[in-house]
Amino acid sequence: MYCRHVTETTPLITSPEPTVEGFVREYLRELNFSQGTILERATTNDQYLALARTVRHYLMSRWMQTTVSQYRSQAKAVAYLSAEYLLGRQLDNALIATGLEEVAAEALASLGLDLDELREVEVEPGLGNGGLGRLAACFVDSLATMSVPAIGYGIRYEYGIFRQRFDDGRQVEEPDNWLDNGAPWEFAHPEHEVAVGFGGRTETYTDDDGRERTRWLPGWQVLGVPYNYMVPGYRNGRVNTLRLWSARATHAFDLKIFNYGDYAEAVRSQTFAENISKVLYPEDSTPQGKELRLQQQYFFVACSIRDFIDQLLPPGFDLHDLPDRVVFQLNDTHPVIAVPELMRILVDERGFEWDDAWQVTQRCFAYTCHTLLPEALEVWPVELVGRLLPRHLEIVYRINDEFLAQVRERSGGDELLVRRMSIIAEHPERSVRMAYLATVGGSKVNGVAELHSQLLRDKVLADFAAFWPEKFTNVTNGVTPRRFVKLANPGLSGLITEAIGDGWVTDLDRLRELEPLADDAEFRRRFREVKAANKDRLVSFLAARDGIAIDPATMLDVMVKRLHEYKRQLLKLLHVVTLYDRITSGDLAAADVTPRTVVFGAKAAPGYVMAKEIIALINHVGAVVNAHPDVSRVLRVAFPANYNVTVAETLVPAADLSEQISLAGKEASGTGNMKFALNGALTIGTDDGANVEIRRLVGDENFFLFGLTEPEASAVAEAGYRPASYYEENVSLRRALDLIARGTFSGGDGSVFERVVSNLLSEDRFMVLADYQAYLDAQERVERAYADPDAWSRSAVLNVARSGFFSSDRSMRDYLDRVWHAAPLTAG
Ligand code: B1H
Repeated sequence: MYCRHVTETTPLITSPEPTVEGFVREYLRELNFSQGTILERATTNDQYLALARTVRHYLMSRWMQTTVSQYRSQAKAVAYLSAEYLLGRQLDNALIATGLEEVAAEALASLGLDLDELREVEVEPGLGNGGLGRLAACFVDSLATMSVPAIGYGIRYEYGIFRQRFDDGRQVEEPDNWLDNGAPWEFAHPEHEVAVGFGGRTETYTDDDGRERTRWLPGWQVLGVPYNYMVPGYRNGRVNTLRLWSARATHAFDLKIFNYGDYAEAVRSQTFAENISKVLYPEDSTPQGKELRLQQQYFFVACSIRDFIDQLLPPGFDLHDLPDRVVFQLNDTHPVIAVPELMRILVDERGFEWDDAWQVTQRCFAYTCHTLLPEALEVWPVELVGRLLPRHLEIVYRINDEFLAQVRERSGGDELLVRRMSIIAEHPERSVRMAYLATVGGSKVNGVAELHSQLLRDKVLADFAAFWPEKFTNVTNGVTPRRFVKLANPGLSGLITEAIGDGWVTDLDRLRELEPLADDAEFRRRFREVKAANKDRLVSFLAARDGIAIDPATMLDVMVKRLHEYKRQLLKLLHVVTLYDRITSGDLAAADVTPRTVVFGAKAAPGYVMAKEIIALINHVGAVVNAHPDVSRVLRVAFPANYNVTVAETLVPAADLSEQISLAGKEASGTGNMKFALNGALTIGTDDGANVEIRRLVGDENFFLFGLTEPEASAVAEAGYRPASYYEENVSLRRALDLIARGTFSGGDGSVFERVVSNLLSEDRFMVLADYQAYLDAQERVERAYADPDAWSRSAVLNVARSGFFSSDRSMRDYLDRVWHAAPLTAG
């Protein structure tokens, strides 16, 4: 991307030859010259690093060419601002994108090496928490594949999402030192470092034209060093850039303190500065108002805007035209401080009139909201913002004043409305409401599924939607079929390609062409064969990775996602406990139970006590279930630790049943739900998030719907929800809860999980007990359906055929049309 000086004659190196011989040559060169070793001595890590660099070489000239053509065209670009990118392994993806998989496998084999073994060496960059971060990774993949001029901006955390391990069933967090064994996919550019200010004060002064102006005199600075990552498009010769920022201490500032004689302080501030990109905050959905987190947010956003203006625009570019050149997409509120930052650059540094700057700014930003939970809406105390970013706080105040004046005028002085819509909240503490700032500061606001967007308009941002109806839109999430079908499920991919050709990989709607094959017995048989092979692959994976033994002949019932009460892992667990109760009490003959393996995967935020209790309870129930001689013949629980993208790639293709059971109105979209449907699992789910659209597309008869709807759940809450009444009235539920309360799963000590049980009985914020019976009934429907394997696989094939809508390519098209008003680059 740094190509200001590129001319028509700039020579670009060509790729190595994509043949086995060419690959071998390149590989040995890497091993010898970069890794500094010889084949006979190379460790597996050496072998992996040399392989990664070899594959990288095949992408390099495409990367440079994409960069040059983007710069030359000066077409409108998308700058995706996201604090998280949950990328998953890079080698697999690069091989898929270049189509080099077979060449690489053969080349390595000729050297006595095994590609599959080397793939396993890579530690995935886990620079995100869950759905939001993975979505960003899918989006940059789609943008590259669709040849959209785009750049992703984010943070190069030294430690990504923690590694999870269990100790006596309880979650223990360990640092994710993903960079330790070498980072072959990144390119550091310290020569393009950017200075970012913090703290200090503002002052007014009169400029040469006699105008009253303001400037910010930061108290301290940090340097941002860009690290570039390739984002290869799928076999289209394009490679976009993901630019992640790493914090470094500035030398000049340290020296100043040093000269004052305070050496210790100078060193301290150095480590202090570098802390900014040290670690990803592990909260999913509930942001913590920590000072360092606001520093992270401002740090990456300030670097990114500066980078775009200074490096990607031609010299002398008139920033009044910025909206024609870029749209900054705000991935949730985490980067929203970018709004006052751009205002500051335009007004303070470039001498824009306020109104002109505001017009430009509003047109340059758009905001995606990912939540409905009130506790997830980010707010920053005014005191903190004022201390860290005094000029930005002044700008936010002025934005708010002018906005509220508009509200007053249009509402005829409705002061209640004015207070409700103020960007500054007064209670419980004076703070900046980032979602409101994003809504006011951008041209569009979107939710991530139809229901979510509707609830945003009707509830969370209702006043704003009434004020600016045209600002609000929906873009339903999607997932990349490259990683989540082609790469994760080669068996299914082969079957699909054999049937309809390979166009589906970049045009997922074409999966529709599979629909008639749902009625073809031979196709269904082969589909079942693929599923069975995927299960076998999972069996070996879990045995090797976790020492977990699962039976591939059972129904694979999977619930993988972050642990959060609203997602209701407890509802799934109550189903397991009820089955245990029925079998052990003799109510149900083991022979009448559909054999199942229930797989959980979930990390809890380290400070989220209840979520961690739930993890412990799942593991304890699992241990008892799996140890019981009768129960374990038909029911087993597996909870592999450290669920991540790599685990998902093996687990999702093997699943029969996908659990999407959040309380209606709480899950903004979900994206796991899409991955399972695309891989031919049937969903048991509530009418929530994108489940609504999945069910509409795959058909009611191919989806197990249950539970309260959002309006029903709201009505129950309104009327006063009393969970204990369900306990009192439902025998099966009472027995299940009593088993836990009596200590059946905790060595007879009922106090161990007392908190979980009493919370369900007294509060149960997410109405687990209210939906219990409906869930059990739905699971009985699942069992009946599963008893007919042929009918089940017909439904599964239809799930695949009808889920093409959930490609992130489609999401990108929707953003391009509804939000960005940008287009793919056509000519190189
Ligand atoms: C989603 C988050 C999130 N929504 C705060 N909100 C975070 C909020 O670090 N933090 O503080 C991190 C993440 N993540 C998820 O986004 C939704 O819950 C899913 O329903 C949705 O599918 C996903 C992608 O839109």
